[in-house]
Amino acid sequence: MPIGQNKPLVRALAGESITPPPWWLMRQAGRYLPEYRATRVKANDFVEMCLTPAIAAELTLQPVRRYRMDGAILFSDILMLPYALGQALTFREREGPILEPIENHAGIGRLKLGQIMSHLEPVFDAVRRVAEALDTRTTLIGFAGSPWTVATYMVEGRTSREFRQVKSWAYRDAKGFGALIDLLVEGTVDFLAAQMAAGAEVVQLFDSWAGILPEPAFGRWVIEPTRRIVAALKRRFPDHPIIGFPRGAGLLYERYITETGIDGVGLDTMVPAGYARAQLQQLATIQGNLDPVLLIAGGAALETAVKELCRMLGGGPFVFNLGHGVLPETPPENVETLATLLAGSNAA
Ligand code: 1CP
Repeated sequence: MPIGQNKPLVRALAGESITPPPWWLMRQAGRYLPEYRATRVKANDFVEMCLTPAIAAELTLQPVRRYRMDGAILFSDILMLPYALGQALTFREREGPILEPIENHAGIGRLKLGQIMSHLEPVFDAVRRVAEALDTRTTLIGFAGSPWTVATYMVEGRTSREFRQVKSWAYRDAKGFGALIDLLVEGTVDFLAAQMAAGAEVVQLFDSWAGILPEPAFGRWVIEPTRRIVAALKRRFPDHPIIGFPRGAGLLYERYITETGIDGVGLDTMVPAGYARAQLQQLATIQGNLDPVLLIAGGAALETAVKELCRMLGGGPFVFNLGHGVLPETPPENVETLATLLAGSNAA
């Protein structure tokens, strides 16, 4: 499907400076919205929600209806790929995802790349439904986890603090662990290409745990797989912008941008706007990076921070977003305030 070249988010990702900046929020659909909680009780569990096209499409559209963001991010999860590969997955309330850990070569051998497209068909169906429902100015954003971040969940079996299993496997046996990453690169390319074919105009690679790897492992397990995914997607869909979000990359953001070939880079909360403007904005469109807790705090703190971020970054290619996802405690009216502030904002 062709993409909407005139949509503000697409134009910003092509390198234009746009006032007011286009915006969307990571985890913009979710537990902070009453309409999400009302829909949530209709499904037995989270995986079923992601694999029921009418529900996934509805959840994608809920925040866009309320706030008119410039981007509608598909309601799904980065762990749908391991699920489609055949790894057992459940989501527990307050604990998050639980997977049957993959510990070695035999574990990789049980994953079935050949079945992912049929298992993920409901996700592509949801993309088609959203594409049909969206107006002409809102951009449909597809996504996947990066191979490294997805591998952390596949190997640890859950969210982790120290990442001992996955890091020690990567350090001890780069060849064996590399087989898992290679498989994830291939699966992620197919997964994202199919989302694009179904109507996703932009895709984002979430690398939430990029920041736990030092060099040279960061180059090998974060940059290199991302570069391969970007190259493969660009061959098939040269006009579709790709955003990378290597959370916590710190001093390695610059290398990440120049070596992966992404069009836009999502910055986490800790990256100073002045540094982003001076060192990164000439390399890629900047997306970010308001502290999600400011959306809980609201009031003058929120207003000052939003204006300052727009002043610092609004003079170049910029997409307003958070530095991480919307938190469940966020009062919905503070997101409304944010929408109003952005609509009235002027670049420096
Ligand atoms: O109702 C619930 O309790 C489920 C909460 C929830 C939601 C709303 C989960 C469980 N996933 C999602 C949706 C989701 N996940 C989206 C939807 C689109 C959007 O509005 O942004 C996206 C983009 C994701 C991506 C995702 N899932 C990431 C990357 C981004 C990030 O937040 O760092 C990660 C790490 C996951 C794994 C995941 N899914 C859910 C949980 C609780 C977790 C674990 C998070 C962790 O380890 O801290």
